[in-house]
Amino acid sequence: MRIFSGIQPTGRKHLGNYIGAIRQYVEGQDRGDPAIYCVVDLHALTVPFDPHALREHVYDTAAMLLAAGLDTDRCILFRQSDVPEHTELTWLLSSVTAHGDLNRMHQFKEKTARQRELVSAGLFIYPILMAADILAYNAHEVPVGDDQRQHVELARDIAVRFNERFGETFVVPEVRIPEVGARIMDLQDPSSKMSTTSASPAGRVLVLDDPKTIEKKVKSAVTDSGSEVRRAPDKAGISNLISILSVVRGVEPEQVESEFDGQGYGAFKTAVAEAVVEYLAPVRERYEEIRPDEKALEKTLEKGAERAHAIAHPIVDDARRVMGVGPAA
Ligand code: AQP
Repeated sequence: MRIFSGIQPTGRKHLGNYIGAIRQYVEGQDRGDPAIYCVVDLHALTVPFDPHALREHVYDTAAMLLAAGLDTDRCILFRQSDVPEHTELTWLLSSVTAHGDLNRMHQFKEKTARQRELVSAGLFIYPILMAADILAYNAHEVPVGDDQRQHVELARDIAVRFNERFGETFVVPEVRIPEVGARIMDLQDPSSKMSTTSASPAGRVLVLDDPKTIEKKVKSAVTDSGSEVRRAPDKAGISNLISILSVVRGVEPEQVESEFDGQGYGAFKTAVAEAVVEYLAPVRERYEEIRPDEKALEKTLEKGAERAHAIAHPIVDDARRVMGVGPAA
């Protein structure tokens, strides 16, 4: 079972990224043959960015993944731009991707609506680059949060269309979305997902926030005016906190509901805050140890890129060959 997933080097990661994706990466290391994880710096060029910060954020993100428990003896960790097959395959796949499909992507619509500066062509073709990331490794499984479901579905459609047109070349990948925690919501606006770029910093818990900040953010999370700790469509804030506590404690949401039955929101929020602080503390501590050594991080990414390249090169070569690109073999 080959596993692939990518994560953007956009600033500091939040609890949604951690619960929806990073936690799954760590779990996938021992199932993956291999598990391949990529810091997707080329994806980060699709929205306004600062070149110096971009390079720094690649190190931040790699250090965070290592701090979370990725072990490069058990997985491959690399920087997307170090493996040129990703961009080449993007172009090849663009010939079997419908413009109309890209137009339907929720993320493109949402980001376009928010963007005050240039809406780049890169933002439009972002899902083809993501399909190339996955298909270049013939990955069977793609662990992501719920917001990426549509992009993985498009990657599947692209693989099917390519195989029908040019012959069996790519594995059609399956999405893997966690049962609980696939969509952690913003603490200040629980109708929207927790996000790196949302307006209110109070709505997202960062993995590197100190305990006091985490406590403050969780305790001031927006909830309804009731007092019952249970999941319901009209209790988005409380439902979100139940999911968070259930994941960080490793128990079912029902157990959380019965434990806090009749206790009110105050006691519940205090317990969530304490549990999140405890959950993230070891990651923050390891991150502080790993992040300063940029030479070691660079070496780790370089070695990962060599291993990734060895897998992607023959697969992308096959795609070129069946498409009639370049000389005959
Ligand atoms: N709120 C979330 N709940 C669960 N999973 C989430 N993911 C993102 N938000 C949530 C998952 O995290 C992984 C990495 O996402 P990314 O590479 O897109 O990172 P990002 O751009 O920094 O994260 P955001 O918050 O999604 O950015 P915005 O909203 O500003 O564009 C993915 O697997 C994603 O599903």
